[in-house]
Amino acid sequence: MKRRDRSINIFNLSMLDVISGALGAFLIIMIILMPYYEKESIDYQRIIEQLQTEVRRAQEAAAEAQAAARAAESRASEAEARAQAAEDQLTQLQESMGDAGSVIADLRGQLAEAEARARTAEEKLGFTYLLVTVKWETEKHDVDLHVTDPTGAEFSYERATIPGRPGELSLDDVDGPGMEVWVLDRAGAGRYTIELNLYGKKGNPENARATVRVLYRDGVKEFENIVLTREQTKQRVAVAEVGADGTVRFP
Ligand SMILES: [Ca+2]
Repeated sequence: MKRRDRSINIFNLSMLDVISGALGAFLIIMIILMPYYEKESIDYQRIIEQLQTEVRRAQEAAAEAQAAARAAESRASEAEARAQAAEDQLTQLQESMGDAGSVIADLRGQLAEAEARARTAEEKLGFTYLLVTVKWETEKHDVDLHVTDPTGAEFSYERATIPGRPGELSLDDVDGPGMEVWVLDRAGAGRYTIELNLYGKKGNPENARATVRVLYRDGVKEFENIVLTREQTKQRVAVAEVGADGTVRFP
């Protein structure tokens, strides 16, 4: 049996084994790792596609946002213009209201004055004064004027004034020719009775003759040639009836 070169065979076999083994191991490793390579490759692609999609969306969103911003800017400009116009109108309104306010204040002042004048006029119209005079020409006679107001208070030389009652016998005379005066600046409504009393003839036997005048807001009433015959006897001359509005009648 022929001997073979063992060193060469061994070497060749060993190299083949090694190469085959290494190749096998490499293949095995490649096969094992192949899914990962494929998976990683697919993930990258998907990520790229996703990123591209997101970039497109972001670009679209940016475009929309820019359009919205332009629209908003336009609206803001319009709103600013409207606000300016409204402010101008408000300023004009305030100016015109200032004028109106002064006009109103003037009118109120005029109204207050007119009301005050009306009240004064009304007060004057609502009241009358009464001035009653008696005048006699006969010598020596003492004639007395008596006026009884609506409450029954009787004014005369004995009671020229009466506490709590307006009116006054302001002039008293005891010798003829003579004159007596009773005055009331504001006559309340009611009946005022006017009487004369021949207090004394004082030696003059004639009848006393007198004239009574009643002066009031709206006129004068005169009662002439009143003859007084009896001493110490009151004689009714007239009744002055004063109304709530200051009118005077002599019923
Ligand atoms: Ca008298």
